[in-house]
Amino acid sequence: MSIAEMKIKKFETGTCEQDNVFYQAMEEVIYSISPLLESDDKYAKYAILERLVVPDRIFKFKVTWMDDNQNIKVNTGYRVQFNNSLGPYKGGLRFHPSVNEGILKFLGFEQILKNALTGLPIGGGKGGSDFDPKGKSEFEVMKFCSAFMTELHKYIGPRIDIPAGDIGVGGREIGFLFGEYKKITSSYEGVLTGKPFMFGGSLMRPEATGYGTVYFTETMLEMEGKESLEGKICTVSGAGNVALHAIEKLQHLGAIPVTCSDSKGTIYDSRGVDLALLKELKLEKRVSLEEYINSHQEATYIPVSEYPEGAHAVWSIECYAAFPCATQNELNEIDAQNLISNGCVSVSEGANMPSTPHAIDAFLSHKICFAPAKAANAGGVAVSEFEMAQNASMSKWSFEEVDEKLKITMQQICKRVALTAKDYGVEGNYVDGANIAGFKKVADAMIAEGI
Ligand code: NDP
Ligand code: 2IT
Repeated sequence: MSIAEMKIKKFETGTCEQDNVFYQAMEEVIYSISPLLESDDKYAKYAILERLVVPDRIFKFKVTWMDDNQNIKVNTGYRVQFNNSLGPYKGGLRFHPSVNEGILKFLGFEQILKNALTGLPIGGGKGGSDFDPKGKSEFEVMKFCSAFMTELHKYIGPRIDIPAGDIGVGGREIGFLFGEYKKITSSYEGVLTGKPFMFGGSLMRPEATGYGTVYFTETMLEMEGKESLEGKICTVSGAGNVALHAIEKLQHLGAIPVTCSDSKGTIYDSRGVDLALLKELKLEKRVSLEEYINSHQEATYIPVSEYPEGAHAVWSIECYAAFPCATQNELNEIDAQNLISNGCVSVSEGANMPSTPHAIDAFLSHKICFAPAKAANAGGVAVSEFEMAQNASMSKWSFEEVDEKLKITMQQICKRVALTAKDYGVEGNYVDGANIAGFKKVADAMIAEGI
């Protein structure tokens, strides 16, 4: 099948505007894997691409709950079970007002290949709701989670589909979801990952995605003959789970992360961000980043309204390595040009698909070391699988043990991706390497399992 035919085919999987991000994710993969498809006709013979881009099933359900003022609220919940060729469906839940089916299909599609790259037995899925946790009391979040699980429990199970966290869903929400699942099913089982440690969570799961992205970057820089992160200025976007732990690991390695951001603005602290304060503001108080400057007058707060035209404040700051860790399409072509002209050497995606296609083209054509999300942020789901393994064997692994396994996993992914790129004549292109390596693993399993 030609690329043009594939592009036409994609429209058969959905036609609404919401699907733009899904097409974006698909198109990149289709483009990357074309040499593989051309070199081996078995993928066309078994219609792998046509089968891979359509989710196995999508559940969409109503979530009715009551707020603290006894107003009845209605949200929409989803679970996209995309592909289980390599193992049970696995992927996070996102609670954010922007959530729709198109976003969850893009995330679920990326998750299939990401999970394949880990080398672990997990398929791909994603879910969530347009519920906005911001400004809600803890009790309201709890009631929403209970109502959401009342529907979701029908579709999941420790050997069927194992959700976890994503934007707006952390340990607190997973705890409420787990409690409700347990109540409905009377079953104490590892049906969710990212659980608090006291009832079945894995040590290191909160840190895993951010730490993993930094481990990947260290390996990539070494393989590409670049200087390590030690002593280097780094920029990070986001101020959530992934960003905070990327900042933490960068500091452990002697790098100097100088930025973070949320949906309202950016903090630039040239002496290095104060991580303890950030954790207090974002994990405990759950307030805007603007409050950072109450404790650090020497830092700069740039509200979104004052960002350079068409650009993001974080990416206009000079750095050696950049880590987009907030959300999709947060780094555009102008941002990429700013990073490149300021001498940035490496960009690693902690978030899912944070760079636009034009930004990626700019990075690749300027030979920037570019670590794509499905490889660079796979540490989170890898440690989720470690949590499943611990739950299944009723055991607990130490922090050091999980950290070591995570580091090895990220190094292996990095090497596999680089080697695949070389094998297919695109040495140094980690985007093509990740897409080909991930696709091949899933496709070969699909062929072996029949139609
Ligand atoms: P959190 O909810 O903990 O943090 C998200 C951060 O991104 C917040 O700072 C938030 O700002 C900001 N943000 C979210 N949406 C937007 C938006 N539309 N515009 C601007 N800023 C935004 O989520 P995570 O840290 O868990 O997730 C961040 C990214 O990493 C996502 O792309 C997620 O899919 C990806 N990821 C997460 C993994 C995990 O294990 N948690 C694993 C792999 C990838 P504010 O607080 O103001 O909303
Ligand atoms: O995008 C992701 O990989 C996640 N949100 C984590 C998924 C998981 O199952 O741990």
